[in-house]
Amino acid sequence: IPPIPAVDFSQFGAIETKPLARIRKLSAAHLSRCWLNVPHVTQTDEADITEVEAFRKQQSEELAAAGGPKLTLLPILMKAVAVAMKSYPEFNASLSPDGESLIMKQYCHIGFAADTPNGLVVPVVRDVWSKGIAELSAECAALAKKARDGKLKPDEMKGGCFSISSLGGIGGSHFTPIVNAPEVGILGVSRALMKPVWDGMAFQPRLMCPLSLSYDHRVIDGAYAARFIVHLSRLLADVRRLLL
Ligand code: CAO
Repeated sequence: IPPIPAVDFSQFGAIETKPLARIRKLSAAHLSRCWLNVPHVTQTDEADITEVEAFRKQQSEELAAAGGPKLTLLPILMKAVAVAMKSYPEFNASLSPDGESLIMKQYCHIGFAADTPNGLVVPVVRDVWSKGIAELSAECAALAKKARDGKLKPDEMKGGCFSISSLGGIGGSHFTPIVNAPEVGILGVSRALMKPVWDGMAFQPRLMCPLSLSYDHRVIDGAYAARFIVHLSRLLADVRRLLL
């Protein structure tokens, strides 16, 4: 790849040179490798999370009243992604290094991007299939705290099958997350907004959450990814489906 030519910026005005934090240097190299090796496509959708958000708020209040931690959207998304991966197992696969076969995983570990003062890290929650939302919530909160405090162990950032990057707490709509190779899919989640949605008779106010699914097009076909995101949106629209 032709390098970007070096520029002496000081000829244009005053500058200051700041060394990059170690995590930022590591993630820069990893993200460049992922971007250059994986042919990316990003499929977007909007999930109706009106009911699940009402449920989340009610549960959060009950947990807080009992002195527990609040329930955020992230563990609910994580559970829904894990359940969707059961129906769409190619999202739980990796390409073999020689590109000759797909390695299908019979476990489900999901990473989530955590913003820390030193840069981006991706702690991994293990065995999401076998855990309930309250347990996932406690684990996400503990891992996010460790990430912010710079106390994550290397093992806690390994073994992920899929990643979630949630920017919903900040804002913005859709974006194009970079696949965290050798995983083949990553879900970007943005801020949910109340929108008028036509129900066939009238517009109804519904809380719509933008989803951005980037995938490795060597492994996943566009139709498969579209079916996956539609399935995921349906699971989020009615979380009772997670029990089926
Ligand atoms: N829509 C609307 N509101 C949302 C939301 C969404 N999709 N997701 C979260 N929120 C709200 C929460 O309900 C919470 O509201 P209250 O404070 O009123 O309860 C608030 O936003 C803060 O949520 P949060 O982001 O702190 O909590 P979380 O569990 O959803 O996320 C974590 C945790 C670790 C994912 C987050 O702190 C973080 O680091 N996000 C950044 C990830 C990132 O950098 N991604 C980019 C990677 S690629 O460069």
